[in-house]
Amino acid sequence: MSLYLGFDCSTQSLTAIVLDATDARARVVFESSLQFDTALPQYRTRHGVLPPPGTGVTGVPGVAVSSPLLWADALDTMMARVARGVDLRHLQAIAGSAQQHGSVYMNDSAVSTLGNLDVRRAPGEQLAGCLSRAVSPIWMDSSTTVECDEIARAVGGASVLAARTGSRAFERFTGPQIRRFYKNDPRAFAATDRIHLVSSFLASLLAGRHAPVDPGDASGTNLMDLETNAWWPPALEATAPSLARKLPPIAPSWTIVGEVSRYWRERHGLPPARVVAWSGDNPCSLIGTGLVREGLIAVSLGTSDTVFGLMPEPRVDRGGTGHVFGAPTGGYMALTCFANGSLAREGIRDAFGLTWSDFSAMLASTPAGNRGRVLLPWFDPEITPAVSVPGIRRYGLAADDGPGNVRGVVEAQMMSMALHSRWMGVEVKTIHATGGASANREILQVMADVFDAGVSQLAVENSACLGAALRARHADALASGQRLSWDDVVRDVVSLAPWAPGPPGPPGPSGAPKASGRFEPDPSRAAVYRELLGLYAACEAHALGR
Ligand code: XUL
Repeated sequence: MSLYLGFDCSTQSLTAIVLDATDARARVVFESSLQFDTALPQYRTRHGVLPPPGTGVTGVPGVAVSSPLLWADALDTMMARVARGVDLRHLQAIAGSAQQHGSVYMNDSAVSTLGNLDVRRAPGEQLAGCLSRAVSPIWMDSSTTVECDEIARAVGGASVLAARTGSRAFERFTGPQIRRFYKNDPRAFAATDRIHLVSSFLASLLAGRHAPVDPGDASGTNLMDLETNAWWPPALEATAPSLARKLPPIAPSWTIVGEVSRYWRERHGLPPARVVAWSGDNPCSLIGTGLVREGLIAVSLGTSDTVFGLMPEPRVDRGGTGHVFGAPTGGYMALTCFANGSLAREGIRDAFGLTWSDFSAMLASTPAGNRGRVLLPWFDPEITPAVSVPGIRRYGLAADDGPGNVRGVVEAQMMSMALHSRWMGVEVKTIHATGGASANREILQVMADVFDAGVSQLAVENSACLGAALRARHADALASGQRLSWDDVVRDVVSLAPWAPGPPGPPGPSGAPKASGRFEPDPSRAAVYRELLGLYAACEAHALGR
């Protein structure tokens, strides 16, 4: 029997998926999630974010931090659940996915603590003494505009930085975050021995020693040279002193970091399974949505909404909106990220006291195009387009019109994604939809109509976690000297429908599309959105003062 375990440590939750690849046909045999706010209430997070005064930075606009100890304890709680649900004696390898850009700051006691955790105690309390910074800035943080400018200027401008690292400087990226920490607390920065990303921190915890970062996640720092997959010295120098010594090495996504440490073996009865390098949630989602070939895109509807696809060459977005990241296949991926995803949908739902089925019913009963009325759902600072002062904007739409606002938020999200992913140069025919809100049929129909493309709904909503489990399988095969192509890795578990167009077949093993999981665009509604996109773009430009 060959089992593979994947984790996804996202903004609000931690998920585990176990894949059984004993036979030629791999299938998901276990899936479970926990929400940070409710499963670990002692950390007092709200939607996975520490509220002031826990942040110690009360009143600083744009700051968003969480706790690395929370993530460590969540991993422990979930591991106990997995060990109860599955016979782990046959576990071959573990890999993981984590929210991108977040950073964890550890002092030099981490090396010995990671290797000698007391099996009777949870990891969080034991790791507290290893942190040189109690909190981790996460991807929702938008407080580093000044540092972004400083770094870009020092390396020769935004376009130089983008050409080299795949992105212009973005507030949430790790480099600007590190620079801000260095400027605000130079002593704590000096006491920092290792700066991990969330992904490499959790891989280190599993392996009992410092793990490398993979190019997928390292490219979300503004510090990695895309061409060499190594840290780029001019960016390091522009960011903070001695940074080269503090960052983990960058290693291919299929690197075996080590074996599961004694702590996990004794605490949860794990075998000495291989620990594979973790990656970011979007790179893992690329695998979990089956996008191992170019020309397809996926839309992930999670806390952040993202549009992404595989890219053969690193073609950087000239407009400065999107990113080029390393892909876990060894190539590249294009991505555009939108901060106002699920919390904006929830914001509208809650404002009108709706259930999700009310929300869907309103979407179904309102006309495509919302009679030309537009809502810009910038509840929080937005990444795409860059909006630093949040606030909902409405054009021709009354604030108390429930159905109009419901349609307004979904249409705005879809139109913004369609508009701001054009730089990828993909003629979109099929979209793989993933993330929590991809369970909502009415939302997916709007997606199909706005993009004028078919939408395939995958049965496993958490494609990042599925991608992590698939990466574990791929890396384990490579390490055992077997050749396993990416097509083979995803074949049984993720839908291949886009390569075999036609009506969806019966539901296959876990990842295949649900029987009803294919949405086709309606030509008359698609025509409405073709017209409306210009109006939407004009509203965006107006709201941005252009
Ligand atoms: C991607 C991004 C988010 C996070 C959170 O650049 O910031 O999608 O990875 O999931």
